[in-house]
Amino acid sequence: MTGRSSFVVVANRLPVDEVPDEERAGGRRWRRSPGGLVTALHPVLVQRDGTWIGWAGSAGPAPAPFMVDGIRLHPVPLDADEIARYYEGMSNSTIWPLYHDAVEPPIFRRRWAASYREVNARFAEAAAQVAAPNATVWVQDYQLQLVPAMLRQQRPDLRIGFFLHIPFPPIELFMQLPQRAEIMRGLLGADLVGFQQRLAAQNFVRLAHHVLGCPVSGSVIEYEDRRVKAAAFPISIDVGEIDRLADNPLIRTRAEQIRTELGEPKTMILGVDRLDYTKGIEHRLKAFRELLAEGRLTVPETVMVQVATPSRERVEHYQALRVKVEREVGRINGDYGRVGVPAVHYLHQSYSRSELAALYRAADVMMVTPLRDGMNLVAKEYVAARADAGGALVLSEFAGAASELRQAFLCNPHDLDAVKDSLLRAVHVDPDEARKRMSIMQRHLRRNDVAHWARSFLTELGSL
Ligand code: GDG
Repeated sequence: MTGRSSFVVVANRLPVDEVPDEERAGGRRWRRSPGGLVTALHPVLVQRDGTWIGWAGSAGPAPAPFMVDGIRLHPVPLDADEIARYYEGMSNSTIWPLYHDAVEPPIFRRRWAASYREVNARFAEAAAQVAAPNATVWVQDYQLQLVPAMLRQQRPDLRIGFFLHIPFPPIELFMQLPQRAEIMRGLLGADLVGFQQRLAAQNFVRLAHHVLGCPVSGSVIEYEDRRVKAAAFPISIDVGEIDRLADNPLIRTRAEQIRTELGEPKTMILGVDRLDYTKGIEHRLKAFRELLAEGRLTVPETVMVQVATPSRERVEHYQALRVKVEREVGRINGDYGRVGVPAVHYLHQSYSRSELAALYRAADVMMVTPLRDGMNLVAKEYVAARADAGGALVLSEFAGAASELRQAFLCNPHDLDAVKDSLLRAVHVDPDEARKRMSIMQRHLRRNDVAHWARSFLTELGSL
């Protein structure tokens, strides 16, 4: 595979998973991973001979570049120390908690920051090699915030975009970061810096002025004789894919079967999250427990299903969270379950897209109550999965999705009484009103799907 690309995506992970090859005993092959980002970018990548640069997912030397579904993939190696320091350390124990309102205390370590710098330089180097003259390079997310500046230094001819999938914190919090000036300079290497929400873009503009003294006007920052634009591009989902999946007769049958397996409850409440302390799983369980204790909800008429997909299991914050969540589930089931009738069905497992779609379709109330979330795609998936216009969404005001899904039952997840109140309103909502709310949100999503997100960002980047 030779030739350079006029469009390059740089992300921590390649959009593929290594799976057993059914056609060759003992063999392995690459399969495109599910997910909106790759679906949205696939047409652009194919049209423009694009390349995706990222880590292939296992420690050690990187495989040679290869192709999957018409996309060129360019693996970048990470060794075990780098996974511990750059990825689990700086990315997931420093930046992730700091950018999510420090709901867990961020940990600052100089060795992690050094590794983050080295790995970012490696990604930038790979992009510099792969990009054709005057190409567009789109860098993704918090693991790679130094890449834009590092890349610009080697390749000033490129048009560089950056998109942050998680929140961007206010000045008071960001100022804690020992590498604050370095990260700001890193991001300002881009021509366009995209965020999930307008407030995040505003935080960034203010920080450019506060930390580096850049002149700013509206959404434009002047930096080293260039103009950098900061704006909001709320990410979305492949609405058509979820809609087709959830409306498939097999999935509808599976949804009915799930309700039978749960004992035909009157109300099925669902949560689907990575097991992450930003997702507010404990708060949600506590709200459910209090409603059971007060007799305002009862088992077996009401059951809760909580899927908590295993995530970042080697990071300490996550191990502690798992213990707390599982203790709360045990307490609820101990107090309110009966033989064969648990109050909470807790599933610390990863499911297929089809099973998730069936769960969405089966649930009367979906609870999405993060303490802070860049967007939260689960909320959008639930809405898109309800072609029947059934169901009700309880949504945290602190999810990016709350700016768009205004017809959800919104709540402040830190206010337990407010969570309980929203949950009860969703449980008892009049079906006509529920259908209206769902239809309005669906219309919004159909116009604002992930393809629209990618197009808006790339059009803006192209026009600068
Ligand atoms: C980050 C930001 C932002 C979950 N469990 C399973 C599974 N999932 C899928 C969901 C959804 C995705 O994972 C999770 O996306 P979220 O947006 O809800 O949350 P994060 O992973 O924290 O994502 C977030 C997002 O980036 C995009 O910019 O919205 O704010 O934190 O698609 O369906 N998928 C499968 N099995 C599971 O068990 N197959």
